[in-house]
Amino acid sequence: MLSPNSSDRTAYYLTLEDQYGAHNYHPIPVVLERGEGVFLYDVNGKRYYDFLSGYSAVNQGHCHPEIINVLVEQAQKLTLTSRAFHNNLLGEYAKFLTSYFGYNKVLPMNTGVEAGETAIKLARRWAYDKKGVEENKAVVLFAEGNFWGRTLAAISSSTDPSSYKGFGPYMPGFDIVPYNDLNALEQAMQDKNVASFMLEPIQGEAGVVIPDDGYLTGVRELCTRYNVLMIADEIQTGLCRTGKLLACDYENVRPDILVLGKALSGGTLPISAVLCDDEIMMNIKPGEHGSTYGGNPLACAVAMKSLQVLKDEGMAENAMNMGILLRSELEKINSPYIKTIRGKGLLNAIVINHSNTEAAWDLCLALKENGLLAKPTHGNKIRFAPPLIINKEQILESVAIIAKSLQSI
Ligand code: IF1
Repeated sequence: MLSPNSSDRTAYYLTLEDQYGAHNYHPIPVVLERGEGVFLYDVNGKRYYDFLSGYSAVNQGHCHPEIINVLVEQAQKLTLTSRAFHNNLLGEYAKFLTSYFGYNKVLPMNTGVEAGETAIKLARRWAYDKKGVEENKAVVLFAEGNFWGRTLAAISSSTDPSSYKGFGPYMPGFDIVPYNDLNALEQAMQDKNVASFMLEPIQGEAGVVIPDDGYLTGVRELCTRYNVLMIADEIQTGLCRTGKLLACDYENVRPDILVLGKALSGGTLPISAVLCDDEIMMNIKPGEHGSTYGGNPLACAVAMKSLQVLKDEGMAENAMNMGILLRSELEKINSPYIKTIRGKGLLNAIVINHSNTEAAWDLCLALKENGLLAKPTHGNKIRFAPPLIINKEQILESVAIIAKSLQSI
């Protein structure tokens, strides 16, 4: 009889999820109970290095003490007022966030995809009110291989059938251009109805695809020249993950609209934000956009602390240095099964080269057995993205686990 106290607690929890939960994921078969810093612990107390970091939501490390303290303290005071009323934290947060990133205004939301939707609504509204595009004719551009969430608008811009197939019909006014191709982008911008181009500075889901140096600069120049809003989706690449505060900082590019999420809460709550200047933000009038939890006082308190610890603990610099160490140590393994190692900061991926199409999955199972958690993306790529607080000894121990696991596939 399976029970939480049975000899096989893992099987008990897997069975519950299988029977009562939707099957919309295929997780690695491990049941976690506790997280601390770079480590996760399963229901039997086994320790793992977390090399996914909640898809880059746990940049600050699991259960960061200062973030948790603020969470607990605020949770005992005031968690939600709704935007029907004011509270003493939203204004402080808006001032903190806009000065942290250098924009006039912020529109607070919850999930990343809500922030993406908000950015596109802002761009369309700007196109009608400021650029003079005819109502309902605005076009927004996206890059091939993009991923910005699971809503009907997000999947309408997807080029991945596993994201969009079987969920049509799709959002009109969305066009796709090849990623990392400035000529194609300029060609698409000849259409005067183009309102914006939304892109990830590095494509996460596509398997950490890094564009050529100069691409972001080129996008910025083309958007300026053709009066098109550049929207940077830094939900996964932002907040020190790639070794800079924002991935756009590598080329000193300032997007017109900046979209943040994930680690904005240090992996505690869904918190997202859209930042831009008044010329774009002030076209949405009272009552024209919002959300029940957007900008709630609990989120405001947690987000300010989550951003503060990024700076206080030098996480961008550590991500930069530990990323260089990780990639060089992975190269040294010299495995015939690793075709490519790529990444910036601590957003990395290896591409597996093996006749067995399940090799990446099998490797992740071996990694789990050896105490490290990672998951394949798009078949043969494995993302290696530990929390940004990881240190040199932990990188070296993790690479030893990876090397040992590679021998078993
Ligand atoms: C899943 C991927 C990562 C994102 C970027 C917006 C969002 C995401 C660049 C939306 C979310 C998550 C979603 C999660 C898995 C994970 C993911 F594999 F799906 F693509 F990270 F790469 N922009 N990414 O990466 O944010 O609404 O989820 O808060 O849906 O499977 P969200």
